[in-house]
Amino acid sequence: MASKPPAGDPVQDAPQVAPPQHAAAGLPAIGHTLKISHQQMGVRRTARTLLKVNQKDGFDCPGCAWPEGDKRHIAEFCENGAKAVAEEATLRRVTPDFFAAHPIADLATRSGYWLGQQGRITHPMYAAEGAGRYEPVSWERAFEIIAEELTALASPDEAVFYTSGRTSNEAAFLLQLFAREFGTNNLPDCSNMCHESSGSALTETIGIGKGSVSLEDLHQADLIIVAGQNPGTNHPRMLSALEKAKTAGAKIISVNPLPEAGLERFKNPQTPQGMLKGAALTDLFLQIRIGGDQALFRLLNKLILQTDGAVDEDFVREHTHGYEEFTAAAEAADWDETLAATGLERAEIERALRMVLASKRTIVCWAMGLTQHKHSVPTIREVVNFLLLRGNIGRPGAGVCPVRGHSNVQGDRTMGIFERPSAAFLDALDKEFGITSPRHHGFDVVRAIQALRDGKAKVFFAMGGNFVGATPDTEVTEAAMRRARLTVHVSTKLNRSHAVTGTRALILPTLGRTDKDVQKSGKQFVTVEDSMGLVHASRGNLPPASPHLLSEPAIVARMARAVLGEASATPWEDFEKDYATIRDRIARVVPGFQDFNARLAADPAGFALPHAPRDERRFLTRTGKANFTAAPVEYPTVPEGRLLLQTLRSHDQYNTTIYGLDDRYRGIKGGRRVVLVHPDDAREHGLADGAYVDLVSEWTDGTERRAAGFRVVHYPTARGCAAAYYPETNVLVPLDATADISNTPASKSVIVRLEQSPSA
Ligand SMILES: Nc1nc2c(c(=O)[nH]1)N[C@H]1C(S)=C(S)[C@@H](COP(=O)(O)OP(=O)(O)OC[C@H]3O[C@@H](n4cnc5c(=O)[nH]c(N)nc54)[C@H](O)[C@@H]3O)O[C@H]1N2
Ligand SMILES: Nc1nc2c(c(=O)[nH]1)N[C@H]1C(S)=C(S)[C@@H](COP(=O)(O)OP(=O)(O)OC[C@H]3O[C@@H](n4cnc5c(=O)[nH]c(N)nc54)[C@H](O)[C@@H]3O)O[C@H]1N2
Ligand SMILES: [Mo]
Repeated sequence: MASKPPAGDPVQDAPQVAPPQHAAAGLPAIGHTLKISHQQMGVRRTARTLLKVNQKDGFDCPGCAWPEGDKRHIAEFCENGAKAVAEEATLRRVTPDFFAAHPIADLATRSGYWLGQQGRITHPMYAAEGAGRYEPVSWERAFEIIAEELTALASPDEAVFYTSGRTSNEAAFLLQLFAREFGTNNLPDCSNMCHESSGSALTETIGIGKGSVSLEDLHQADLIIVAGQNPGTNHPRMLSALEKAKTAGAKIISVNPLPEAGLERFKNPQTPQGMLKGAALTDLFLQIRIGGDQALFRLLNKLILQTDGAVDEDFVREHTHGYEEFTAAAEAADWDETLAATGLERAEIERALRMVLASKRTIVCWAMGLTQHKHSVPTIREVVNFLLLRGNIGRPGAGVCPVRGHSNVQGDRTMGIFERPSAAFLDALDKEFGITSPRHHGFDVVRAIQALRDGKAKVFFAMGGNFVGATPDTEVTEAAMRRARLTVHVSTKLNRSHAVTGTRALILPTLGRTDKDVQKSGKQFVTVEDSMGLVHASRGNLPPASPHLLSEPAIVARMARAVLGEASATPWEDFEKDYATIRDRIARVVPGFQDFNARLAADPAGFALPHAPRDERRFLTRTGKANFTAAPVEYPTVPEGRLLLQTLRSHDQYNTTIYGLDDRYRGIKGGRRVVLVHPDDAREHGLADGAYVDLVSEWTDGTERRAAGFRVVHYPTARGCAAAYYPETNVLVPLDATADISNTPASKSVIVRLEQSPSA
């Protein structure tokens, strides 16, 4: 299996390389923001739109899920949030003429960058069997086609309903209700590829799959450990919180195979002093080998246990379970093995320990660097052990902080987008709507691909996202998708998934966050939940990209009426007419949302959802306590002559949406097909900086996967490790390479060999 750069792309991928930078944000960030925004939106629309991001009467930034904070700056946005807004609020349009000029076979030769650059989709489009191209279709006919295919299935479980994390609470609630009324729990979502490992680890250990800290906690912490996360690019507003914590005296340890510019130094664009000098953020940089984190935290835990008075014994006695078993496992931790697993020096770990012991309030933040490995769940459970030992959960300034990705990914899960819903949730749903939801589990992302591949799923519906672009094993996944009877994509912009269709295919264009949403009862707003469990409203203020768009709630409501017909007693029409009626139902089904509409009206800034460990040190686990766990320590072992590849984001992308070809902080310009390798490793492999290689992934079953034509960049990553951008490298990630328990694709630990490119 092999992949090459897309053939139909007029833009040349020709990376230029300069030394990486040591500071993030500052003036270059503002210049870059305005350039991209003006290209997409023009000057007036740029001003009008960017002033509304994350304001109390504005829309929620479609970028990341970082919370807003109470005192909002006039420009409460960051460079990458602004790019996400410009991408959506663009004035470019993809009309039926575009589809007439570009048959599906042509779209399939284009890069994701090119597809995204074409603009907002304006009309519902349909590709009939054998037609080879999309043609305009009426909304009515589109829903009829969906109904034809769904009602023809032998079982509701032959349908899959995917959700990406931009979907509002209201649309997500309707989608899961429709799926269950139709009869399936096949509700995979982007979370399956993202923080599922965090959810699995936290639910087992503290009884809730969400983070336990607020922004205020970050500001009060003594020590913040940022592990496996690149906030300078992916959560830029988090840097302001880290800066504030530092000013109040906090220390920061970053744990990462790469020195990331944002964590080194932050030039706060909101303050004049920040713009010039910036603040150093990281006090200790632990340049860990990929996948070494569980070993690191296990040894730190052993060292804490060995230090007199270091364990919070009252907390352990009153609130935890499994301590003896855990201490026995921790005793076995071994310096030599830890140094081998982490690639760190003994003195570095000892320094980290001193900082840990000096801190009364510790927070650990993490993202994809911890969640996308085979042993991610035990790794995150070890982080929980680490925090429990010193009572760092349910205390101000302390706790777990999994930093979410998509702006409403956490809310979608709260609304019931989950293939393994709890019985309590389904009971409440059934009671409210008089339905009988299926109780057996549905497909997650990987199982959905397997089901499509094996002919067990036949209809694929996506509420946003770019399923074939974001998922692993691109060639397997694309072949699987082509076997579907019908593929349906509710989308704002074109992406790879529109070019890889089932026998019949629909594109349903929808409103984005920035678009004004007017229904029969008047102007609507929707709600979202951020990474810290705060729920608030989001109101678009721009005229919609086209008069033919429907909102996401309207699309689900009309699909439900077409598919379920008279058999459904659910008031789908009312839901479409007035979203407040959806929120009234959410209030009765989802815990923490009572008086939903009234509370939003009382405080436009929104409200915080309850979190038992944070609020009252209550742990709703099987044991009724916070659970210590004692999994064996694992770390990847790499055969001679191979490297461990992580697939990550550049500065100019939002997942599969490519904004541009630069990765400014890492010094890479004008191209994305690069592989970052330590200079000593590169020399050992005989690879000069600038050489071109194929990346060949070797999976345990003997199969090989190849991505061709990557420029080698000598880069200060940890020894034995390499890094390249996703989604180009998804072709290398085997479908079966997933995390134990969470089933998240292990896209941060792919064993590869580098072969001189024949094309070079
Ligand atoms: N601008 C922008 N913002 C985004 C996104 C985007 O694409 N663009 N995506 C959004 C989404 S959905 C998400 S989930 C988040 C993702 O946010 P991140 O998780 O920050 O994204 P990645 O680029 O995948 O970066 C992973 C980081 O983990 C490090 N890492 C890799 N392997 C390991 C390891 O084994 N151990 C440790 N300690 N570190 C490791 C990498 O070097 C890198 O710094 O960002 C969200 N925000
Ligand atoms: N190798 C590798 N693979 C990964 C990752 C990795 O680090 N490495 N990261 C994983 C992670 S963390 C995630 S979250 C997934 C992301 O997976 P997805 O969420 O599926 O992918 P995105 O690229 O975010 O989806 C972008 C598309 O969403 C649509 N869209 C944008 N806004 C809206 C909207 O408001 N409504 C609707 N209906 N559609 C909209 C647009 O058409 C756009 O093209 O990828 C995962 N895949
Ligand atoms: Mo994500």
